[in-house]
Amino acid sequence: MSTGTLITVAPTGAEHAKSDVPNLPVTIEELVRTAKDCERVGAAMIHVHIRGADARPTLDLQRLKDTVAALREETSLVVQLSTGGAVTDPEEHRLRVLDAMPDSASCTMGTVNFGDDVFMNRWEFVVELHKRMRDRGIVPEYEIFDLGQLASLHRLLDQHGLPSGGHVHVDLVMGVPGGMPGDTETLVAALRMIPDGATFSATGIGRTSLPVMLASLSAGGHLRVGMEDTVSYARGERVRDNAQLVARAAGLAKIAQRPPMPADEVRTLLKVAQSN
Ligand code: KMH
Ligand code: ZN
Repeated sequence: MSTGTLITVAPTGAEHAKSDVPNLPVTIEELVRTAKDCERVGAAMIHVHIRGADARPTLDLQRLKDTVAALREETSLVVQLSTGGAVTDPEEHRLRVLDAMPDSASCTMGTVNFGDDVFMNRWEFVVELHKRMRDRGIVPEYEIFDLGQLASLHRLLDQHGLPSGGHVHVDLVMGVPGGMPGDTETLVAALRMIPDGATFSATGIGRTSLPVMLASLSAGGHLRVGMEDTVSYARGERVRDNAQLVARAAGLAKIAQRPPMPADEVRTLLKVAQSN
């Protein structure tokens, strides 16, 4: 297990409305400013959902390409695009995200109830994402919303082989209403099913953010934080900005004697292609 901690920031997501969360970064300029602030305090990777001119989620290919270019220009962060999008996005739009050629992209390992909605990830779609990422040299982050999705990850790797670079990285997304709970017991149960040699990070949605962060750190895992996952910093206190969440994660990682990893170390760890 690596000694440092990979901190990923997920600054925007597809679920919060700008009108409800005015400090949510939605323009490319806001996203780049957030990315730079977060890198300064310890983030090494950014998980990106983009918004259109109307601040609503979009998977517009040109805007995705512009966003990747801007983040590469202004930061050293590993740029991960979401292929999850919003629950309403059709599969072909989600697959097309890969044509923006990010360093990494998310690949959710199964369908899950998602609050009052359903986040659809059919088996054939997951296989297609896995193969297209490998064809393009994009490193997947396998998103796990429920324990059975780890069994699906084993099935995927057994049937279709390792991803680009040969390293498997998993992100446990815990505490979604409809998915696995965000607590230590569930994180420990998930660890037993993570493939040999894989690394993992974890994030807890809403009020599960802190317990999941502490459990992951103590178990040798990495961290994802950000306003995609929580907009409250403490009971009764709204998040000021994404950097506030990254700074707290970095502080805890240092206390745990596993300080934040710089982006170049993360590229080596995850086997991100240098040409991207
Ligand atoms: N917005 C969710 C429906 C991902 O980025 O890959 C899916 C999600 C996962 O956020
Ligand atoms: Zn996401």
